[in-house]
Amino acid sequence: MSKILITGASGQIGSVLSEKLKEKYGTENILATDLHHNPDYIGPFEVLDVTDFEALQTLVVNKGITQIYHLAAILSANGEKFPLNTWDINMKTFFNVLEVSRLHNIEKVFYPSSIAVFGNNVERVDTPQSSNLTPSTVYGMSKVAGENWAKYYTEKYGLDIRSIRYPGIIGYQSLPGGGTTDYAVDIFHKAINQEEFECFLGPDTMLPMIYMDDAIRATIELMEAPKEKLRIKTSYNLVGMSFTPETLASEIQQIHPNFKIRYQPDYRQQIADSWPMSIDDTDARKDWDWQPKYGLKRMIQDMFVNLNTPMP
Ligand code: NAD
Ligand code: AKB
Repeated sequence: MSKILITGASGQIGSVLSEKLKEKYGTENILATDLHHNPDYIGPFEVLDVTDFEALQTLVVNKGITQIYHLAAILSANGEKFPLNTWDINMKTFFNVLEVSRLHNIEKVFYPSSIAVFGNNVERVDTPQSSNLTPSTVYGMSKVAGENWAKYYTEKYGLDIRSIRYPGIIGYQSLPGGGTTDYAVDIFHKAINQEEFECFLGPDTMLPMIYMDDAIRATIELMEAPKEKLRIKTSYNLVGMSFTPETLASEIQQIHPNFKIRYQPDYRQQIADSWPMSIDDTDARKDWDWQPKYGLKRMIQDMFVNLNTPMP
């Protein structure tokens, strides 16, 4: 039976992924960890700073861990506030996960990468899997380095590391933690509270996104895919949909006609402008049959249903 340790389990993705993994493998087989205790979490939970190798190793050994989902990181927008610190945390935590996995024969590791690996020099429409990676943020730089380290540990030590370049993730279950795509979650909370939304990106900023349910399903499908089918040893491009703040706002206005948005672009605009507008995820579709289920309209409907707003 798999025993799974999740780092960063209280974050936007971790809090949803841990619930799915509990359903799948049994609550007692999932060890959620994060920097602070989460009093609402049901099941085994440990406070863990992943920069502390000894603490990570002790948990892995004592709890008989066989798989690690390494979600802990500082995201793009917060990362730009303290670039060196962001590099240190994102790299140190991943090195510790890689080393502990090598030393203790961890069967599988999940490493989330991001569309932040792409920079200004790529085709911004249907950005190919094999683009040159020259990111504009320290977060993106850490993800490119992480992808290459993942490939190195796979080839040199035979570690089984699987990775997705997530686009912006939108879900009703949790709030985002300091990224450039956060507006696309925050906007729903303002709409249901009947407040005006100040968007930190301009109206025409198109970015690739994915609904949380699709992102979690993709993660689990990739982790369960036969190893021999996975040709990409760095990280798979993946996408659900692409839209601009203006399109999202006008779709929301179909449901909440009084919803108002104003645009106040800040430093995050420059980050968004360096990212793809849409992504080519052909390799994920070919290798492990990836298919998104949610487009823009279905995602919006599901968000409002789950945020308890009656549909008209
Ligand atoms: P988040 O910011 O919501 O959560 C990250 C969690 O990591 C937080 O709970 C934080 O407390 C924890 N953490 C930070 N430093 C830590 C440390 N030293 N030790 C232990 N825990 C620490 O992030 P998220 O949105 O859930 O993202 C999870 C992963 O997915 C990240 O690696 C992120 O880069 C990646 N990702 C997320 C998105 C997205 O849209 N959410 C998109 C692309 C990639
Ligand atoms: C961010 O905006 O930093 C994240 C990401 C796309 O990696 N949501």
